Amino acid sequence: MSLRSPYPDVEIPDVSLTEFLFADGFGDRADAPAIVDGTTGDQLTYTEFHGLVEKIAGGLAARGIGTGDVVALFAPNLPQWAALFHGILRANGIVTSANSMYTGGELAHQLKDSGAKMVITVSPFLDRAVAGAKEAGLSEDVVLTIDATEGHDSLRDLVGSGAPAPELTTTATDTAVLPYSSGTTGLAKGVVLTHRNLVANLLQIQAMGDVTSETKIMAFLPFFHIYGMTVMMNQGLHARATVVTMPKFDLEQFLTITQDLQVDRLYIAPPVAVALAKHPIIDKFDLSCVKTVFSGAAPLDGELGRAVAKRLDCTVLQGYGMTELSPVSHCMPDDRGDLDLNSSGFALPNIECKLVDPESGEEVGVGERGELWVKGPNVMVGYLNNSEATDATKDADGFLHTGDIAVVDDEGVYSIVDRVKELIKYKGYQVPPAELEALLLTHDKIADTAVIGVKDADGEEVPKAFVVKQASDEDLTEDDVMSFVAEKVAPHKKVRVVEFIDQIPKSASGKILRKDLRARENER
Ligand code: AYL
Repeated sequence: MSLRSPYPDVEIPDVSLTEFLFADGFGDRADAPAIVDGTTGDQLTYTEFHGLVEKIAGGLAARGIGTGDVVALFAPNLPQWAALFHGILRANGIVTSANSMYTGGELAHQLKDSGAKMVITVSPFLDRAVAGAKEAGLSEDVVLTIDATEGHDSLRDLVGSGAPAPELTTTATDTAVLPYSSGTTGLAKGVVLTHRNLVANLLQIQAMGDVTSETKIMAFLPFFHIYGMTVMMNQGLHARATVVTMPKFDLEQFLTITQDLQVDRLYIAPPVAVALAKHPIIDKFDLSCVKTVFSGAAPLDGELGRAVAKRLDCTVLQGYGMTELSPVSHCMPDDRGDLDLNSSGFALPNIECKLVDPESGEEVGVGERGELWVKGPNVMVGYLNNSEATDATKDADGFLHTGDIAVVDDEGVYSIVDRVKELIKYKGYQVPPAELEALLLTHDKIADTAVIGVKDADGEEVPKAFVVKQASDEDLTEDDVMSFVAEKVAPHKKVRVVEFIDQIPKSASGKILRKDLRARENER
């Protein structure tokens, strides 16, 4: 039983994202704010934004960035992030968006793997950016900053060249972005998303929501993650809406900006729903401007979602997606705030799904649990230079095997009920267990290890390491293990629980039996 979206297909034009967003001009939105830094009030109108994009493209071309060249963005959410993103695409290049919390070492992996030729950052991140660039074999000269910093060229230098933007030769099937995701297994991999993938997902999302030129979108979730990139930044630009950025999440500042700039649409991950539902500070603000709160990136608790809807007197919606899906495959449409908030709504237009029993490989029916498989124009081409991982994730018929277990009801509403892949999500951010395991194994007192996600006291998923000591009398504490990891990884990847164990359960072929570890947790 293959399940098609209940919505009519949308037509996807055969154009690059650049043409899709900018070819038709901005009409009466030309002088309206496209993107506003909520913390400073600095803003770019649509005309200014587009002008900056063209200048950046000219500057990049003058520095030798052209067709198929990869440029890394390693910066927090700023209006300039969006302009650089589109400037790189306008120069016929490819963006690889790096997690701005990455250590130099983590960044180096992405720079090397993606073949990035240039890194654009901000001065507070310069140390990590330079360390990463050097480790990846790049010269310090190709590390540019958005703000001015001594010793490095800045955005001002880039646009100051006055060079014209080159001819746009990019086509719909060219690669646009390389965000990194660990997918169902292993280390972070470059996800090859084409211009067509991104254009398709924008049109699929548009069919579900009421984002218009009147909308003010709050964008504190990072643009480097596909949720911020597609759903906040590019959806906002496409609708000629106003995107309000925050470089860093701070609850009080977020509420102040929302109230003062009259933001009406909030995109969040579930941890922010906890604050919106429970934090006393919320009552100090007039949030009557907020019409819609949309949650994605990790499971939202339905009761919590309803508490937010009640407290803010707004519509709360949930969506489901994955970096490999550009990212949204399922969501609730704006007019269905009545749906069970434990669910993730309907399949978007142009999407076909299957639910498959992971054990038997048989498709299951309405009301039965199965792995969600998704096919559609938003499905990635594959993982960069990794056909093995691509083949393990995307089958010959084009279905992406998500590694998430879902149930569908007879109306076509999907609920994500479990995750069978290795991936851990901490506050909506990816934590690849394989990476932490490899790191832990470099500790000379650790003989073996396995990392899984467990629920903490607040019901949030956190990474837990099971550790086998080299010798049972080894003086190694839980804190030793946690600080060893914390020094080397971005904060969201920290191991937050440690348990010493005699042996890691493994299959005959040596694969960690994560299921057994999860069962052991559930027995507690
Ligand atoms: P990635 N419920 C349960 N799990 C979810 C949900 C959800 N609503 N959304 C995402 N996940 C988990 O690539 C799931 O395990 O996300 C999925 O495979 O960092 C994994 O997160 C994907 O992790 C939107 C817009 C979701 C964006 C997103 C997040 C996409 C990127 C919904 O509307």
